[in-house]
Amino acid sequence: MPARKPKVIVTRKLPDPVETRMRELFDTELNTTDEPMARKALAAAVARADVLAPTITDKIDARLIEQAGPQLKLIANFGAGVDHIDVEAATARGITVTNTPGVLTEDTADLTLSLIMAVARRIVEGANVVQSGDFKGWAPTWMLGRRITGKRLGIIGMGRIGQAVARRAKAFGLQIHYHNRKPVSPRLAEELDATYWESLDQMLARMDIITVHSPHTPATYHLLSARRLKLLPAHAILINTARGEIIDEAALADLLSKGAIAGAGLDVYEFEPQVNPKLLKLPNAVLLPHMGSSTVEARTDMGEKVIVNIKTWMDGHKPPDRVIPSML
Ligand code: 8YV
Repeated sequence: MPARKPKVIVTRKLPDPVETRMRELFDTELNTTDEPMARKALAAAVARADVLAPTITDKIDARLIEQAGPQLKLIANFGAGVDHIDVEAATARGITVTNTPGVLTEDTADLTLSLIMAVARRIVEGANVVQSGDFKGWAPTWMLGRRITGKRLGIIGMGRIGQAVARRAKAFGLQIHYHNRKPVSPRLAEELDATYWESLDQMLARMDIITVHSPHTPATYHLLSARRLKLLPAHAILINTARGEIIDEAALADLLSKGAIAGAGLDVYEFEPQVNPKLLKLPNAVLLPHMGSSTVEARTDMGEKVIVNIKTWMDGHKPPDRVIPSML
């Protein structure tokens, strides 16, 4: 830890109050253009910075970490997911990695429920009809969606966000099912009236709605593979507000266009920001531009977490949100 103020390089524009506070506390370099930093600029940043504050749009892989100067001691990520950072390579070089868990849970869960509603009740299609001036009047058999109440929701990944989704879904009358590395506590299972499925395959075949809330790790890459997607009933809808890489996007696009899956609500994509062109044409796909945590409150709190992690490190303590490779 340097005696002077640490040099903190922030890769993207952050909310104003966050940037102001960072400039007060640290020797902060901001990205005023908000253009994602090119590889060369990132390499130059890790060569000079004591702390890098990146986001999901920066690929911090082992090769980039090799280019870091010996002074780089902390990567304080603005975001909960750290799949864009080679945490093992960083840790091996004595660089601590932190993230911003907890503060985007409720907003991401809200967006998940919005997508469930949007797909099941055809909200975007309906809104488009009105906005394009094509609304000719009510009809008994027009714009029919599917009821939410009483349906089976299968949650993949029952961490903070999965649980927040379950709480909301229960209030909507959905039956809660989940697949996770291990079952939740008996108290929580009772509170949510949640059924644990050890076998993901078995759960997929029996759900009306599936929603993904696991982190993207080597173990969850294409967890919803073409084979597994085929297990879904034809009336099922699939929601993903976690990471695109967890679903084989090409296989999903094929199944949706054939009507083998009824609909999908996606906020994240396998090759973000590229979206499979087949998906773009489908009326049964509601596609959002990675907005799970995009509320003023969440983004400000995420920035606050970044600051607390840097400040704690600067004061010689262990930052609260350290990412430990063995926990990934
Ligand atoms: C963030 C997210 O906006 O926190 C995450 O993991 O997916 C998003 O909600 C993004 O990661 C910012 O880096």
